[in-house]
Amino acid sequence: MAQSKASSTAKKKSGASRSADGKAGNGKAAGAKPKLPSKKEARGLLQRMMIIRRFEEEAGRQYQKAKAGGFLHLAIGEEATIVGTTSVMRDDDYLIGTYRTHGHAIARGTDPKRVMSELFGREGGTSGGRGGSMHIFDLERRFMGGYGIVGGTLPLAAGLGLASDYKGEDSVTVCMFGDGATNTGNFGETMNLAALWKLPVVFLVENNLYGMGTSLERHSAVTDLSEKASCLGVPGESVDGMDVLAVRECVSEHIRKARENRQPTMVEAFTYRYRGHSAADPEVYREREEVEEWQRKDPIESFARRLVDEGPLSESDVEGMREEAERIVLEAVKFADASPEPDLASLYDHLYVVGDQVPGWYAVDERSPDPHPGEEEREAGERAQQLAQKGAAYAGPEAAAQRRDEGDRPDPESAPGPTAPGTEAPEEGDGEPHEESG
Ligand SMILES: Cc1ncc(C[n+]2csc(CCOP(=O)(O)OP(=O)(O)O)c2C)c(N)n1
Ligand SMILES: [Mg+2]
Repeated sequence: MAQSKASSTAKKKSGASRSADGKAGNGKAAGAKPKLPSKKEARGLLQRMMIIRRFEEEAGRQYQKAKAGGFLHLAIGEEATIVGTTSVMRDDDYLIGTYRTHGHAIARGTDPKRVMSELFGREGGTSGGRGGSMHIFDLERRFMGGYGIVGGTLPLAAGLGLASDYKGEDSVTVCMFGDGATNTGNFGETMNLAALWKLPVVFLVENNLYGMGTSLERHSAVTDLSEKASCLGVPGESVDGMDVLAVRECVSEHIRKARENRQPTMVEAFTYRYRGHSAADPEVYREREEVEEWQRKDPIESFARRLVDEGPLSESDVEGMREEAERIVLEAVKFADASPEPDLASLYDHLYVVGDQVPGWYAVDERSPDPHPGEEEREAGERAQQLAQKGAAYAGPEAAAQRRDEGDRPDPESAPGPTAPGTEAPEEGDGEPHEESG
């Protein structure tokens, strides 16, 4: 679909580039080609990108087979930005991302088996199967998630930075988010505090040119995102996010500034997602030619080509690495398939902090001394099971179809779901994956 007249005018005015020519979104030219690292390092970068790519292709396939529930947002095409960034982080640095973070977790060292199990909603998943695709989390590797709220992670990143400061540690937090998130109130508030308090945070905007179906020129008055926080004290720089080495070089310098100078900064990585926003995106907002143009700059293919052309790897090395990625991903699927579903009786686990689970004032339940929904049901055992089954039956497609036929409203006594004044009954689903509105 062609852009509206208003947006193409905005584009001309801003000078924003949407081409895949290696220039940043603000039209700044990319610097000289970065030097190749050691063969071992280069191999590691390529292998990690290949695993992430195959993982996500497979996740898409499994989602179509309804093995993975909820929503699925793939970052296929954005691997160089992810791997380039994580490759220069220390183990004790923190990473926080959005709902498009399967690759981020894998790049941080989380086992693909655990990420796939999370997509499948199984016990072996990073969040015990309770989070799904949008809520991958791995505290051990300091991968702090995995969130559905656009821009919601920015203040959390500032909090992580503040915690490091408070504890006298020199860990850095890297906060990766989309171009769309730069329009949220959280963005301005966080940048101001980060600069004011000199927090050790690198804000990395994955500028893939769209927030869902809305192009950058249509959603942001300032299209040079590297500059968008500079008036708040957070200076920035753009980088070619399709070049893993360029990202690596750029981000390592920004991490250094955060660690040594306590200077928060912004990196705008100019990248592209080859798939739709989520699994059910008809992609009417962009031309096929635009996608193909970016595909010619594929971060994995272009890096592999360079490694073969300049010597460190042979064609057969690259082929062997592809086979290795295939093996790892198929094993992840097998593992996830064999991992058990969470026990129904555990439905209310991990919801409440009770008693002495967490020392400190916030562990005190200030509502009332009585048990509360959830706590009570959990104690009830058998009763919890019945309630959960009732909920599942209520939400199922057959029951929804029946209600639709009967024109019924839910009975607030028997059905879970919002019953507070002013809340609507849950919407009737068709059981098919669909585009989210939120
Ligand atoms: C606060 C909030 N507003 C709106 C949404 C709906 N929403 C989900 S993804 C998305 C687009 C975000 O785009 P961007 O930040 O560029 O990230 P990308 O999906 O391109 O990685 C929107 C508006 C949401 N999840 N949270
Ligand atoms: Mg985007």
